[in-house]
Amino acid sequence: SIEDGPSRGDEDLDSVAPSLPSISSSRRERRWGDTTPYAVKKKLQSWFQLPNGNWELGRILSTSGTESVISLSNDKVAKVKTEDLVPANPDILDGVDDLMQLSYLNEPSVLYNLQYRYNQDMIYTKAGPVLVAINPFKRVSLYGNEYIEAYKRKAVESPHVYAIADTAIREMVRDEVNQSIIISGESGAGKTETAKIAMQYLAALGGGSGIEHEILKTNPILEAFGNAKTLRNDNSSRFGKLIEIHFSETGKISGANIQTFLLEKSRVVQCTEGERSYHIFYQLCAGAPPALREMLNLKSADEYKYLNQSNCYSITGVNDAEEFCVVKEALDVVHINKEDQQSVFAMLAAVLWLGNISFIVIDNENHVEAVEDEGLFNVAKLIGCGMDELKLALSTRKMRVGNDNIVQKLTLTQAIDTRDALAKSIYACLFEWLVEQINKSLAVGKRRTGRSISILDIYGFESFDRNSFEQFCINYANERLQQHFNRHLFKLEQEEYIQDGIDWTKVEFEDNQDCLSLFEKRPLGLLSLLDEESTFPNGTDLTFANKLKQHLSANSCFRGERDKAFAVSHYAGEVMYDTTGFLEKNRDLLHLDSIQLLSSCSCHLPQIFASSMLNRPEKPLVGPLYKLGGGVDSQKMSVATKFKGQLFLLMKRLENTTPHFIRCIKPNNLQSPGLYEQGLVLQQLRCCGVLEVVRISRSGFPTRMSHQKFARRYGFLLLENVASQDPLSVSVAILHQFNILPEMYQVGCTKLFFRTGQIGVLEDTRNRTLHGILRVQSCFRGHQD
Ligand code: AD9
Ligand code: MG
Repeated sequence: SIEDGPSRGDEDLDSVAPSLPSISSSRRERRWGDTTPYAVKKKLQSWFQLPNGNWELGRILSTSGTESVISLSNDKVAKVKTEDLVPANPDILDGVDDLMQLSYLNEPSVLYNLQYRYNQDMIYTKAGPVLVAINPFKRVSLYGNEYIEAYKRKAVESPHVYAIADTAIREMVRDEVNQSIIISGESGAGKTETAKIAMQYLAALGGGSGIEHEILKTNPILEAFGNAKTLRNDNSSRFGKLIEIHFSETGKISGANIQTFLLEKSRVVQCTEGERSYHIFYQLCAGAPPALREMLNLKSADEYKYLNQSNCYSITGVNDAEEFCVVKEALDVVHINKEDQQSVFAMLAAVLWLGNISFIVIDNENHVEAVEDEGLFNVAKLIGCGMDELKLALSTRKMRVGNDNIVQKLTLTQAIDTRDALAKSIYACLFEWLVEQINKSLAVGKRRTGRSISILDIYGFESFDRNSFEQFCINYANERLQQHFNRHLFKLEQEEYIQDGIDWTKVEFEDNQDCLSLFEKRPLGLLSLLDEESTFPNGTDLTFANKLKQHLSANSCFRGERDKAFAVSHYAGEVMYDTTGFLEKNRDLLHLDSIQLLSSCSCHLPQIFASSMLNRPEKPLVGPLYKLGGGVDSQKMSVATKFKGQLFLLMKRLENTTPHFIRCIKPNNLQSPGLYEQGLVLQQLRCCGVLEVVRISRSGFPTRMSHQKFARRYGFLLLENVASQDPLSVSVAILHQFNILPEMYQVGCTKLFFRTGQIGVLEDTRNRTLHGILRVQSCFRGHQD
């Protein structure tokens, strides 16, 4: 059975730690509540919640039934309800590097432990199998070659991204199974930095062929084109990314492949006050050398409407001109030739100039025409088409009515939408093209015999005052990832115990299948209904919202709201979505006129873009058919369907890997160092399941090994000869010889199960013995020579 209270090894603490009576599993749940009653004793340290929600440590002076008197740190004394006190851990456990070592695992203790470490720049802490990383918002000296060396030699044991990357490499080699490092967290929590730190380690250990430099250089490129300053993060990734790093059989990096998800296109044409568009635009404007400036008719950033609408041009501490050089060098490294680089910059300039194109009304029906100004001139020149063609494509639309082709003039709103759609498409195509070129450059040769480690850096759960289609997709993705996390840590674990006949008191865990079904069910789920409404010519955001309310109101995770709104109960909390813009964003149409314009261009990039838009490489599996402009049917998947497809592939890929989870935490919303807001941290710990993980892992047997493997790995350490014995007997002999306490393991019918930390002792002995043997051998050889 599972013991409670201080774990073994803490015996010396029994005198200070209050003993918890053995509690049933339902009571154990309550141990997680902030107000679990416990045996209050005099002199004990205890947590007490202040009215502002923060926890304060106090020492119990006296207790009489329902009331206790505690002394607080500021020499004040407070009278509190005894049942409001939450046990604190003894000082000796301050700052333990794995939350699982805490005797009391309540929320204030976890928060305090993380804060204690954070204050000393120990930003990494283990929560059982999960690494928690708290953003320091300043340079901390934890990285670089010395640290990499130390982790490689296992000379340090403190939790670190390096340690996770190291484990991934070792397990890849040892188990011959692909690995994944799944990084999640809110915007600004440190996912992208963490991903880079992991890549750094992998590159250092698996380097040698030179390809690792190329892989690292993809970061500045993708950040320039896919990151932007937002109110939450000066370098916010506006796309999700999976990078799969391939290793040869000898453990050397042989190549890589990058997959991106859901780039935020809308940012190209509009962004909120105080935010910026993609970094590359500002870098280009600030850093382009004179010849390039002239060729692109480049102006400064504030002269472009797409960039000047948000009133924000620079980022503190960042020199855009210098960054431009970094990006250019990186483009060289990934083998994008100078000619292509010029085309890329020309397309960026074309996008900027598109925004400056204006329209004038030409008749009394409010139809408009593009003005023949600098903007129109430059776009035509840059994409390589005639000004008249461009003007026509932006001010008219070819339609088929019956058997006739007619030309419809556009109103101002329609013309602006057409112009912006073109700008967004060019940018998105450019981004996709870049990723494709990078992938070609990093491609692994035909002999793909080795293994891989994938790093996933994907937007975390989002809940704002106003949530739109983007949050809808992002949160759906997080719901899937959360299920993966749950399944991996809880379900699989539990099933394995049961399968192996291990005594395991069932532990309840959160399952979010209901919410996922709400999204994915066909035909009556959020995604299906969205696609259906997107194909109706008369569908609007309001008819969509009404349809949801009509069909989904019985679902417990769904709640219809006023007008165009609805709410979803996600694992991390309820989010209210506003359907305004949902249909348009989901359809993501570019009119055929625009596509034809691009395909008739004399420049090669726009042509490539046009052809990729016409023959989408990804054929729709279930996606609806869209009618594009002038009577030509083009099969184009809706954005949501495409995303869902990508997500399914991603999950399939991840399911075949051994996952390692890193949860990034943002300690404050000001991006400033040294500020640890308890409430904010707690809410994130809850959202990402860290608290749940610690509780379950600690109460179980997280380390396991088959009898065979165990016997093979440690059998040689036995003093007696066991060559003839079966693996189980050998295993039991090992357990006895090393005095592993009976409560620290369980013997299943195929595997051995251990509590955390138990295998470490055996591994140490094994390593020491092996080294000893090697030394003896080399001595021996030395004598022979
Ligand atoms: V977003 O969802 O893409 O908006 P991320 O990726 O979670 O977000 P990011 O990695 O960009 O956040 O981190 C935000 C900022 O925090 C960085 O620009 C750094 O200034 C800072 N940061 C994050 N991690 C570290 C670190 N280990 N050391 C120093 C860090 N600074
Ligand atoms: Mg990021």
